[in-house]
Amino acid sequence: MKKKITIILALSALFTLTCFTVFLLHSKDASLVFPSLPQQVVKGSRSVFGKMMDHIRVKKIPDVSRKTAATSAQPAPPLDPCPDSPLSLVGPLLVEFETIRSLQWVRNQLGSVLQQGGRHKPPDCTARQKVAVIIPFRNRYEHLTHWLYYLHPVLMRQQLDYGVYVINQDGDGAFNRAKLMNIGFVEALKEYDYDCFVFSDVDLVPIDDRNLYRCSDHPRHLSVAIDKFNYRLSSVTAFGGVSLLTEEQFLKVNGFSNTFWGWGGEDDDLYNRIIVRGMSITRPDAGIAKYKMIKHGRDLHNEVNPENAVKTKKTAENIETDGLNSLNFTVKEILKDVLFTLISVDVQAP
Ligand code: UD2
Ligand code: MN
Repeated sequence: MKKKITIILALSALFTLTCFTVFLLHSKDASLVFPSLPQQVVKGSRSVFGKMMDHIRVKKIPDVSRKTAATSAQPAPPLDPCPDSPLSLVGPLLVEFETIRSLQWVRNQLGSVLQQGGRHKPPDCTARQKVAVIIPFRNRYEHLTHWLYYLHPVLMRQQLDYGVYVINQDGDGAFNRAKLMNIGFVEALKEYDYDCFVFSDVDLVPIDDRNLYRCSDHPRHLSVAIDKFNYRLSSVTAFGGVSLLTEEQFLKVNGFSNTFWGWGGEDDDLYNRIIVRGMSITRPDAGIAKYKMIKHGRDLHNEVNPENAVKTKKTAENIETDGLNSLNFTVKEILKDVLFTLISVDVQAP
């Protein structure tokens, strides 16, 4: 009798063991069975269990996720540099400001391809330059909306690694475009290793995307032919509107002067600084560097300041002590929109 019971027990134990082994071999989720199995065994062991688990894993995890897991461990290989002449450019553009556009509508149009703060870089090549676009701003939301709607696609097609910085003057003291530009330069550099700075009015939209927002060996003036001036350069020394300097060039001239309150003169003073520091300016061909300026009157608290014209005669005296090295301001707020970074600042207006 005892012998029979022992045989029955032995047989049932053998049966249970066999069932368990079969379950192991066909189990879909190996981790349930071997929760503490180290990852490398699953991936690469040549042991019988290892091979078995690998097989199970392959079934469970589709190839794509295996690839992702593999690439996330190693840095992606560097992309080739973007072509010198981007292939996606289209040339002349249709630009009009009659259509009423809201910021939300522009967000809906472009938001999905941008990164927070109005940033973008080409997905398939390494951009030739890292470009910060600085816009001096106060109370021109309608202009900003048009600008963002038209410029983002242009900058993307130009394959730049770029960010848009709207520097908003807080309060209603005298406007100071130049100081806002200096602040934009300093603040953008805190965020990213930009090497080229575009200083652009909010109301200027290019009408040809071959006009590249890229720095060159000398400071560059892009807004050559504006509709407001019948597409003619207003003067050979003009440097207002849209101008570009590398970090090195901007440091060399000590940035803009901080002391041009109200309208006028700060662009001429920057031109003088460039000449005083032994550089010259370059411009694209007038047939390409064409712009439309959104129509506007003179803003409140940005009246013509006659003192500014006088000051442009003294650039050489002031360049050493008035500029980036004497800049003081207070950041009131930094707001990250998908279309831009808005930095509100107290410029300490007199
Ligand atoms: C000219 C220059 C500009 C600048 C200015 C004198 C060109 C094409 N443009 O522009 O670069 O030298 O004269 O300061 O040469 N802004 C605001 N809110 C304000 C006031 C100004 O956002 O309340 C900003 C805005 O980005 C605007 C820019 O400052 O585009 C220049 O002011 P403007 O448009 O009134 O001056 P404008 O067109 O005479
Ligand atoms: Mn203007």
